[in-house]
Amino acid sequence: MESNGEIESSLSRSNGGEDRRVGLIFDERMCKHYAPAPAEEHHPECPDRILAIWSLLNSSGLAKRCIILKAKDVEDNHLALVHTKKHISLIKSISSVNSESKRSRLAARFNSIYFSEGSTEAASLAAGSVIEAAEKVAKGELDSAFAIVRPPGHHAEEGEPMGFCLYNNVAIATSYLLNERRDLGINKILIVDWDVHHGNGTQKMFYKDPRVLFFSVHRYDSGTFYPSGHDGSYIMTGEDSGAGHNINVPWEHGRCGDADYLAVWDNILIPVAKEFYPDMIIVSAGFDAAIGDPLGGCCITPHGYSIMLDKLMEFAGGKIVMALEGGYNLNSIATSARACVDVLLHGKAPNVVSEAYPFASTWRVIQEVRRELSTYWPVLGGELPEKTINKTTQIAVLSSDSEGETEDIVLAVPEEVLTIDDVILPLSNLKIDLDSQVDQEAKMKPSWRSELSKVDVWYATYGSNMKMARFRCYIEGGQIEGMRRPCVGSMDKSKPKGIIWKTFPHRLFFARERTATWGPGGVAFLHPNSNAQEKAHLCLYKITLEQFNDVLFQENSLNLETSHPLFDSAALQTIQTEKSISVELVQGGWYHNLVYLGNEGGTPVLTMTCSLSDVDDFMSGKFPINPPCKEYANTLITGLVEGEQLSEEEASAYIQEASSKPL
Ligand code: X5A
Ligand code: ZN
Repeated sequence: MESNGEIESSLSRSNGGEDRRVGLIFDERMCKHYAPAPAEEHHPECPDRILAIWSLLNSSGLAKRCIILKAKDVEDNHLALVHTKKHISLIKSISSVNSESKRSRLAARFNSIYFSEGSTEAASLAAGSVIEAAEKVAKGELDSAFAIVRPPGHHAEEGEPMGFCLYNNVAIATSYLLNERRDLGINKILIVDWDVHHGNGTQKMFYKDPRVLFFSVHRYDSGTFYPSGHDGSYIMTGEDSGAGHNINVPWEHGRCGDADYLAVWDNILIPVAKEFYPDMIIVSAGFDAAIGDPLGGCCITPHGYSIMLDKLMEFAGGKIVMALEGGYNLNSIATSARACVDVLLHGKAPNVVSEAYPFASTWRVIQEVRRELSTYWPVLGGELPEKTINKTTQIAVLSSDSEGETEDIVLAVPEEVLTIDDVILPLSNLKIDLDSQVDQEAKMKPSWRSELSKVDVWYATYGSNMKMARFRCYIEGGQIEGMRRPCVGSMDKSKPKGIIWKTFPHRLFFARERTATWGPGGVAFLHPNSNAQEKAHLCLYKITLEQFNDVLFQENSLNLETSHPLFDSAALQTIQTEKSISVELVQGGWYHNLVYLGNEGGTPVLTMTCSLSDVDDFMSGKFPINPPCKEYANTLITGLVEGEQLSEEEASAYIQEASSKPL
């Protein structure tokens, strides 16, 4: 029954119908722009960024479904559409500055800029390639395109490079279509800048231009976040005939994630886009608001990006051009870009609903933006319903409710009193190996990881992890329905080596009063002792002991960046003779008992449940036995049905019996 082929097909989304024509541009020559070598610290805007994206698009099989375009150099007259003569000759002169110290001295005149000999060429290819992509989409030769370019562009101003940006790639392509290619019929362009930083350069270039609706959502932090100042404020709405055509959504702090961005999409961007009715959308697609980014402090998941993009697909007949801007965690940018290309190809995002809510500050910002812009966009005029803005997230500290079957003391703390480090750092344990490529990151890991990556176990699940999409979040990162927030995934994101189902002579039961995720109702436990009268259905995932530890960490909201595993090879030896072992987890955790269920093809089978003494407490009534809430029960039933173990009726009967039969 174990079959990798089967896993493969159920893991990849089914593609009903043809792919759309999606262009991809990448060229290694854009790696010739890099920061001077022995810098004290590795520069985040590094060549590996585009390599990481390109290599994941290839290894995941998406690139071959796209149309690969050749990178192009930009023409001077196209640069001149948005940049001064002086700026153009500055960037063009870099390649002939023949010493590193001279280049450094030159770069030091600007804000957050470095130069290398290849900067001129890389900048030219980045700008030229975004033009090429935009032109092909405008002509209808492609449905959409993604230009994997660097250096980025959106901070570059008319007369100076800035913030790692040399030419403003997106602005150049926009101006090219609107001014040089009137014949292509693109008369109105919506620029969506979802890079975590404000697109100051782009804003200025089109500030008075009604043909361009510039929309930027970014960290603002009262004007202290890069590129600090007040250009990114929501009061900057455009001037003259461009009035109302500049929309800034300035976050008060980091930590914003899928729910916050989607609230902005639903309550600002999408309604305005319907009115503006663009002929094309160009996305300044930085991925530095992604979870795990070292600079951004926000936490958009790949799934979040796919929904944001999917919501844009209904406009302009899907004519979308994406251009890479920032994004500095190689793994985060690669998986985010993959999610986007997947949407461009399919024309729809995976259909999952997140239960997370926006911050109270997010609703505040949304209301300020709406008020500021409602004179220009009447659709923004109404008050948002109370019931919408009352749904907010407070930040849970020291909680471990990612699964809801674990400990869930949620200490709600007002968002204002927390710093980024309180919340993001524990979450963003994808952390940032900036000096290596995605697939050779092993060298930075603690040695226990490489050791345990060589040992396989079957992780046997009987709760919501039976649902594969749910379990996958623990490996790949992400969030699906019924999860309160995204998971970071394992450091080793490779798929399970096998999935099988087995029944075990153990009692499944439901206990506890309520959990943070599921609300009132019990969650599933497996009686640690076997009993020949009982039969529980378990889904077994063959994963490495390293991944198993990462699942344990996430189940218990612990940081993956620890120097010790929770369950090592020695513990694996012990458990096979002693049958169960208790691991030191967060205080009060319920799934602190690891139980050995035998072996399958020579590989040990392990599950997580409560201890025997917990069972005693459940039986004595000290802690309540409770049936699961409907939603949780449904998740288990879907898991069993999708796993083709039971029919829907059988699965309901199974859960029903486990909920009602006395322990
Ligand atoms: C393109 C981009 C960030 C600049 C940060 C400078 N630039 N501290 O993300
Ligand atoms: Zn950025």
